[in-house]
Amino acid sequence: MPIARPADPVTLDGFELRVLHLPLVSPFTTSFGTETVREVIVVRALTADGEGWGEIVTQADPLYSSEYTQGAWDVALRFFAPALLDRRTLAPEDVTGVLEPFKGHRMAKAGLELAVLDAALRAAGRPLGEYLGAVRDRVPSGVSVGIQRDPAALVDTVAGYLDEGYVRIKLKIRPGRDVGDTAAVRDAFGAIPLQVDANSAYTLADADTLAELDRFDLLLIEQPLQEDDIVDHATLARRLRTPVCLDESIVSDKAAADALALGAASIINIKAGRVGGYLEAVRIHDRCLGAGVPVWCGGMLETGIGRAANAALAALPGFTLPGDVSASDRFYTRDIVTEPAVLEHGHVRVPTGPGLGVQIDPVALDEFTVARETLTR
Ligand code: SMG
Ligand code: MG
Repeated sequence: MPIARPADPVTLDGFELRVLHLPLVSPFTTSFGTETVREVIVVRALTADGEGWGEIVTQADPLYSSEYTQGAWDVALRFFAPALLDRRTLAPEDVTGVLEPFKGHRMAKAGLELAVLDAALRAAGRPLGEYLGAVRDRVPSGVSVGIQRDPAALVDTVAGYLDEGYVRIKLKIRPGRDVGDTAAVRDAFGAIPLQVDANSAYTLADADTLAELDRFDLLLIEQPLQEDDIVDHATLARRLRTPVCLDESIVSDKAAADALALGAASIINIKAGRVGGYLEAVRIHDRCLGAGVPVWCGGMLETGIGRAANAALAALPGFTLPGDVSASDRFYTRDIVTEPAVLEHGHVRVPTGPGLGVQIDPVALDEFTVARETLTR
């Protein structure tokens, strides 16, 4: 299902970009490092008919992918925003084409596209969910659990999330903190929906260790090998009973098609930032739905902006596994929107207001802003 009803064009007057520092409620540790503050870029599109908001989900350091805050900031202000402003009047569906000549920097492109999309939909009074093709009014909420001090601490942390109602647990793993951690959680909680994410911390030489995870009946193992290890992922997938899911490797609809053709993945994590925008995310969804491949919505510790958009995306029919679409308070004590996502019986609501369906809290936004630049025509 491509977008059923395209949005009307907007007339762009400018873009405002801000770097925000949001303190995390607790440190988040993955195979590549520990974060205590979420550094993120928020985009405001200024148009003749009002404003729209987007979020560039890069991190401070290029450890998850090659993109990072200062790189995204530079490429967005130097190339992408000027190219879009040059067009002056454009529909959200045109953003990808205007930015197409520029290689890579997909998270930066996605943030700008979302701001334009939000502006267009707000002006038209249309919710993002309706525009993308949502078929649900709420989505099941999974939680991504960082690596803890030891397996006992991990069990305590997971217990807290289960008490809150999260319907699926994802454990971050790395070499030396994989089989033991997973065993501890399985032993403590029995047959809960459980999966693991390695963030590319392994090589094919670790296949025997990864095969030990087969006994835990996991929903999937996410991105065990490097981003460009597509053939190795296919080899590994044949060695494992646990389904292999790709995250970092799926940078576009084409990459998804190739990975599926090669047997490198049987499940795909869709993140709009990683693939260059919500429209490309829908294309991957459509492909997977057609091919009978389950998908789920990944997360990048989004603020209320990206979190609202992710809930809308996760409400499409092919999202058959719970996503990393948690409540705002999983990461933040204070969000930058006035009605942060909350957990209701293990689900998060898909906003129904125009555009993203959330309002920015200007006081919180200013409080977390550490840099700000505006580009006008
Ligand atoms: O937003 O709930 C979230 C975070 C989910 O684990 C999560 N994201 O590889 O899937 C992933 C990671 C990427 C961010 S790690 C800093
Ligand atoms: Mg991942």
